[in-house]
Amino acid sequence: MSRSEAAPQPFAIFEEFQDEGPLVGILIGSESDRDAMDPALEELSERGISHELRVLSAHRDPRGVAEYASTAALRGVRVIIAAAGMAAALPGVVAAYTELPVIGVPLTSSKSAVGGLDAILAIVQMPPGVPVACVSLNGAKNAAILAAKILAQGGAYQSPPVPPTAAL
Ligand code: RP5
Repeated sequence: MSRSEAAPQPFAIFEEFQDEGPLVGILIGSESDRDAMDPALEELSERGISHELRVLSAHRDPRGVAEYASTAALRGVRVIIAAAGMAAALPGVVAAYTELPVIGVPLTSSKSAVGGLDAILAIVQMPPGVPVACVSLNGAKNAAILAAKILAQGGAYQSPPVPPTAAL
């Protein structure tokens, strides 16, 4: 066994740096959120925008969220979409740890006592200085389109031509 094989990584965070990241990082607070975010993955795939999806809970794994958010830009991620239901702290916590634009998606969790209003209120009430762009309830597709528009501004992604609109 070579020295490099034997040497353990002192910090897991350095292993993250070795992975080249995609342009869009999608975080969900729970496995139970996965289906709701399928439209975002489909939209990004159709547009040819590289992306990854991780399950990371702001409440159950705050250290993991902090590690992901604080290293995402170094890996090449340019926009983060964070989706959660109930007391949806995930987008806000992610925004606290990164300078990347964060798009929050409030989700209707089957466990929500108020049909997703809890998640909406959690995401739209960020304090000044820590912005999160909140899309519509279960707005996974809109989150992906917004991410594409943000990427297009930096030249990292060429937006397809807008189809001509119907005569006004
Ligand atoms: C939130 O609580 C998650 O984003 C999810 O929408 C909701 C329920 O999570 P599970 O109990 O199904 O894991 O944190």
